[in-house]
Amino acid sequence: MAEQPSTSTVSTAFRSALDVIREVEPRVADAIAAEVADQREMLKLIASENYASPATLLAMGNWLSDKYAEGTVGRRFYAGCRNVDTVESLAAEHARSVFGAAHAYVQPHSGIDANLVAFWAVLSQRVESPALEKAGVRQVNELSEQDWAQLRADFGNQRMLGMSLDAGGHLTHGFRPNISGKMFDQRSYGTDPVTGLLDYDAVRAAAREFRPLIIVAGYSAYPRLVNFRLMREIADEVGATLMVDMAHFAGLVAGKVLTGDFDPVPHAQIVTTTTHKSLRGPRGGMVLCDDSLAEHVDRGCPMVLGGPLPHVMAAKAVALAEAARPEFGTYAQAVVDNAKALAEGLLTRGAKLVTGGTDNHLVLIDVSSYGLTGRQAEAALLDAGIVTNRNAVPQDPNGAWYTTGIRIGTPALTTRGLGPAEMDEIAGLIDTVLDGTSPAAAAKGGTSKANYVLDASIADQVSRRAADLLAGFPLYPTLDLQ
Ligand code: DSN
Repeated sequence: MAEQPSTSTVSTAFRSALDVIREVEPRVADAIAAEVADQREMLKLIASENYASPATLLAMGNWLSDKYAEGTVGRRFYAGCRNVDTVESLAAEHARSVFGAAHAYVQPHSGIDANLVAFWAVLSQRVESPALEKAGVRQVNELSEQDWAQLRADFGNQRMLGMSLDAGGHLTHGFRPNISGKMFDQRSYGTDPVTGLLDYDAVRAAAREFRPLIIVAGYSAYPRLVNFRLMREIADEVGATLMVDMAHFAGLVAGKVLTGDFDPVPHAQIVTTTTHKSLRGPRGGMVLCDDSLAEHVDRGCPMVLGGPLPHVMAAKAVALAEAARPEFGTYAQAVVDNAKALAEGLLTRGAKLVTGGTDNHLVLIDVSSYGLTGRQAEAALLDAGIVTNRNAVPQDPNGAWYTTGIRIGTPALTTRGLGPAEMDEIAGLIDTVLDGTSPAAAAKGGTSKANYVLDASIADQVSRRAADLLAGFPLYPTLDLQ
């Protein structure tokens, strides 16, 4: 973990905060303290989680939270926003500088919100603006009832091409349970059924046939890199806007591990991200874009967002300032080195990995070779103090609920300072648990997809070893809540 303030400063700050909360609702103070304890003692391998720094955490708990600030810097719908303007400007300035982006919008509250802002920015630019121009008016309120009805129909008739869910895409990339799937006519591109790798020729063929308005690239469970130069080439060929959701790998972009064809920012017209995954900031979202989309993106609030969260924008500014430091580059490289070591350790022990390994921060284990569903594997690993999440694998026979995969990632443990040797040992612990787990019998015969049997002695032995391992890499070494 990056250098932190002294023990007494950090401990005093958090202890005092807990004392103040405890006076009002002790159960909340206890839950916060218990969460720190859990996060200290368990092997956190959820690929989308991390540990924010004390400075980032503290930037969120203060009076900025009390301010309404709809609008953008210098153009607010409320008076008295000068300090919010300061933190929003700082966050945007750091974001532009860290990612080399022309424009940054730091208000989205989450990844879904960031994607919604991006979708509506593209619709505003490519559907609404031409309609206003054609009608000779400046804004939608001036449209005739007939033109407004036509525009609303046109909004609903746009197409999106995104990565399929079971290939590692995200629910917000046009899938029906999410608003994006209700807004857009969506089609998916998948991965090669043999190699599991993204097949750019197939993406190109799908784009040529479907002619989408937006092509979405980016993933939450694909363990390889995406060539964004090629994706832009495909988008340009069919007149689509390329949007990249880099939520999972934003930290690798910020840390300059993903560069050239693999850095989305120079290639996509619009890039969305969360700020709390590999980027190690507060829970939130962000949109980066080229100049042509800037004014459309800035309409995010009130278009699809509620009022900005100034305290979270302050924490984004702090986290992005941390990401600008040279040591963040070292961290980002270590995240990838650790993921490769984890993959290697699993392969050596006979595990089956989707695509046979990793080039980024995550590994997707196909647990069918252990005779388990993802749900059984996830629960058994948790019993042994290893926190992961189940995930579909390509063409998953068990569907999105039970799944056949376990997704693991290294951003959090790398923040604690664990390295390749520890990753190899963790691979051994995972293999021991999965090997020692079997499906329980189902009530109606056969085996259950949810229930499992794991010998308590294995769970106990592995969780003790996990705790010992983590004791050598204390979370927030400078934090003492006692
Ligand atoms: N929940 C995030 C993840 O785990 O990948 C994405 O929404």
